[in-house]
Amino acid sequence: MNDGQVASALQCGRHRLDISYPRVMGILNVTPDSFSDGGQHVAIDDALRHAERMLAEGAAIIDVGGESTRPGAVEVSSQQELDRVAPVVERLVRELDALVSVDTSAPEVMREAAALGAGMLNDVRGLRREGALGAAALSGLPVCVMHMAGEPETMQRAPGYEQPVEEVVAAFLEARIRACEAAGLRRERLILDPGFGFGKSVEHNLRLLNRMAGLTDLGLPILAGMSRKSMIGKVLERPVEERLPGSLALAALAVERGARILRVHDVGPSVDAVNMTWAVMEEGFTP
Ligand code: 9MG
Repeated sequence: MNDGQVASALQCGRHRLDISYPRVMGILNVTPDSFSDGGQHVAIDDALRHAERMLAEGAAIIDVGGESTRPGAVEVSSQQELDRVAPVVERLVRELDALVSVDTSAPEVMREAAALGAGMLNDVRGLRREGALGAAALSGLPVCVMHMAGEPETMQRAPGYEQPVEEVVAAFLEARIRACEAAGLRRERLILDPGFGFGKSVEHNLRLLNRMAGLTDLGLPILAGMSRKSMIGKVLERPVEERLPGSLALAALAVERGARILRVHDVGPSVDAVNMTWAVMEEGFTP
């Protein structure tokens, strides 16, 4: 049943995540291109230090990903993903007691992530890979189910929709909620994500954000990820290292349109932007 009320908390393994106000998820990519060279140990130490900094700046969740899902990226094997992600998840949990989300579409990685103490799964393919629904259901963890048209390697070639993009995304997410429930994954464990930048033109992304409040009718928490994305680059004509102001503006708008989790690179400034937006919406807020 959906009574239209978004839950105020999510049980994420042993962590209870309060989402009665918007929370920030810090991005921790552990793909080979995300670190300077220096070998596996240096990379893991770097990742830990980066995560520690994001937690100190107010991140509630650390999202660890071992597969690049940037436009044009090629798929990696589950074993490669596991080799990258598992040592980092293990240390984030053991040394920092962090609430870790694992960004994966692979059932094997989902199972191992849960066994290592991750508290959330984040699947840009919306649990459509074979075995993913079952693995996510068995994990007992909350799962972010995202809309993506196509696959990262080709999705930005000529994105097009026959119906308004917000209707396509809402229908897709509704269908995924039903598939999850049929697989034994209760809707209370789901987080929905419109998937900004995944098989969408700039115009699609702008329209989708402007109309994102419509997704709150589904009664589930919404996660939005627009940090540093090319939609900002295209509108403002900024390279990736100059997209912070654009990212903060989009984070604030997403909160105003119902997002409860913001996936970002720049945690400190994003926490301030999100808290300030929420303070206006609630006419008072003490983080
Ligand atoms: C992994 N990843 C990259 N962008 C993302 C987004 O917008 N949402 C989610 N859930 N994951 C993302």
